[in-house]
Amino acid sequence: MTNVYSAAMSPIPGAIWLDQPDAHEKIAAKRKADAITDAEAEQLARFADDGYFLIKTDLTAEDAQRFLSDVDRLWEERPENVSVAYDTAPKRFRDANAEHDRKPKYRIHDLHSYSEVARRLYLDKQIHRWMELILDEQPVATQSLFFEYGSQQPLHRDSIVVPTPLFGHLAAVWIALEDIDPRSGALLYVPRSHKMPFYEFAPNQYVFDYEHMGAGDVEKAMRFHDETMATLKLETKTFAPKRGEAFLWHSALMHGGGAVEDERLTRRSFVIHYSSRRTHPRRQAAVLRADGTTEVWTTEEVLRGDGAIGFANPLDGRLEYTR
Ligand SMILES: O=C(O)CCC(=O)C(=O)O
Ligand SMILES: [Fe+2]
Repeated sequence: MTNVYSAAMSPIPGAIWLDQPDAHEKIAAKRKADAITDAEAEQLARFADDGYFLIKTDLTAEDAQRFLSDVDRLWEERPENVSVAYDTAPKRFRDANAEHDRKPKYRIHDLHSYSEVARRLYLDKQIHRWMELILDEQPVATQSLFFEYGSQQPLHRDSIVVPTPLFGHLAAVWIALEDIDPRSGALLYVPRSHKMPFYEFAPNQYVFDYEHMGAGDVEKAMRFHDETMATLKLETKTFAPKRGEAFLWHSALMHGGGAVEDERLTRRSFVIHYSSRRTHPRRQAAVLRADGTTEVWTTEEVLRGDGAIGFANPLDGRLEYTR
């Protein structure tokens, strides 16, 4: 039994080049060498200082429509190689039903293996270019998440809950699939919070361990984050974009889903996480069975498109172990 993420220990700070004290000099040097454009230099400086930046994708109304009809078709077909989560670990669509699971908070995992438009976004050239600049090496899309409604996830840092083999070699993008109503539980984020110190779950342990830690650890980490944000006077902001606009964020930036003020409002968005290809040779995913046990699946297969790469769906890979 091997867990690819258990070696995830090379803390901070300075996990990526933009975290280093000389990030601005390095950006200027890249600009001078014509390795990046003025616009790229500006966005990277923003990322180093604030922990995020915004871009526009070329997602059209027709693309968004096709994406959403794929989601409807998925709820009809309920295949077994795509998983969905509502308040629990992900389970196979086969074991889900719309009445119970298709409501605020739910998410679909690795939809890029089912929907062509989702796959195109997963392998989007422009986003891959940004991820390559952020990670300073070849990126790989590691997973995708679709949200139909507000996630209502508490503020968190991805580097500690979406662990990568090398701590902090992670960044993500949140793409609006429709114009987002702030009352739908829009994405919340805390500019500059990526510079906060990390919570130490145990000596030298900065990553949340789903198998051995529990609600008490989550609460303590959340209190630590809240207190640090208050001390540093960091403010929480709302991202309520138009269709096609996207938010790229640092793995340590605090973010989450806002309160849903009207449960009928959708908040359709697609999130993709990326790591550096060199440090991330495979992708694992857990799926909850109806009997309460969990299967862990792995894939090394990557999808390719227009210079971009991303892991295929682990549920089409091999079963590694059951717990
Ligand atoms: O969309 C949201 O509300 C939060 C998504 C998120 O935290 C993530 O995918 O890392
Ligand atoms: Fe997150």
